[in-house]
Amino acid sequence: WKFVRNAVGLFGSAVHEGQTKTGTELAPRALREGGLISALYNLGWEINDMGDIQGKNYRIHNHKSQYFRNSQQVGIINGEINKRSFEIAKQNKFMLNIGGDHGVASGSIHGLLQHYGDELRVVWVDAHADCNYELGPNRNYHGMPLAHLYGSIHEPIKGFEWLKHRLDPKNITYIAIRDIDPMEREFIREQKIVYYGMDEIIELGIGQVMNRILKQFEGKPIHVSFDVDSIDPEFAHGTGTLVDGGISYREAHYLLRKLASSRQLVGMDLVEINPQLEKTPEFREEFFGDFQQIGRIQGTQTVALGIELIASALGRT
Ligand code: Z70
Ligand code: MN
Ligand code: MN
Ligand code: MN
Repeated sequence: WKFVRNAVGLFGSAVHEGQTKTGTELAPRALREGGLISALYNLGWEINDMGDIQGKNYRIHNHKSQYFRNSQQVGIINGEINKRSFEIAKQNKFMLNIGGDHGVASGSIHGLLQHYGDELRVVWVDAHADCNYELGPNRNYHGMPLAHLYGSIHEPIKGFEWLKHRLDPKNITYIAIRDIDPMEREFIREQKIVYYGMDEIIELGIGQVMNRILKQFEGKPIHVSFDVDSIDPEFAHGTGTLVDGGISYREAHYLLRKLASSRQLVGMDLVEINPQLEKTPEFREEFFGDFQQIGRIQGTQTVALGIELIASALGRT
């Protein structure tokens, strides 16, 4: 694999359909308005901004799915994400997918699998394992994208006809998982998936965790799928499912900087930021504590954090 480390192809996945709360679809625009593009430009990246995929444009009316909420719509949206991700990877550029709920990651990772094949390695930073394969009309796809990529979902689901490649569970590692369903635990154990939950992070320290991951994935292209609920709610409360006891602000930045400095990082999803669940900049006078201005970055606490996380993944030191 070859990779041009000075060009990034980015797009927003303005999607909330993978779960029940609206607001995650607002994140791409909030990050742009907060100064994302100039932050990347200032880091020296050539930027190809492909704009946003609007989930709402793919609505299917009166559609009740037996598989999971909005299954056909989510499938078609992810098909578009897959195309863009593949397009970017094919040009040897860094693939940046700004979500959206975490359901958008089956499309982006599939696009990378199409280009990098079995070489691709994934670092999944999340409070959740997102590999629950239970189907049902009230299931939320954001808890299932990895089940889909692992091949645990066998049903052919309308809208997902494009999904062909599989992610071998031995090519992923989890960081910060701490809210895991029994079936997911069983799968992780059976497949011997490498994971660093909070206990392992405490015992080893984030430095040793990253050393191990970079040794495990040595010489391979790495994609990081970053769910902001991996981070402790103290630093990132603008997200749909707050899980206490997460990684800190500095651990999050450290791990992304470490991946960046490996020169193997070829892609990133940044997902589950929900600006609606935080105070907006307009209310900054009343709620000053929720608003930060860091250099030229503006937005709610979690939006500003999101811009900084992307900057760390793209080599900010
Ligand atoms: C649970 C499920 C979940 C968030 C994923 C949780 C899903 N494992 N929640 N991401 N924020 O329903 O599958
Ligand atoms: Mn997730
Ligand atoms: Mn999560
Ligand atoms: Mn959620």
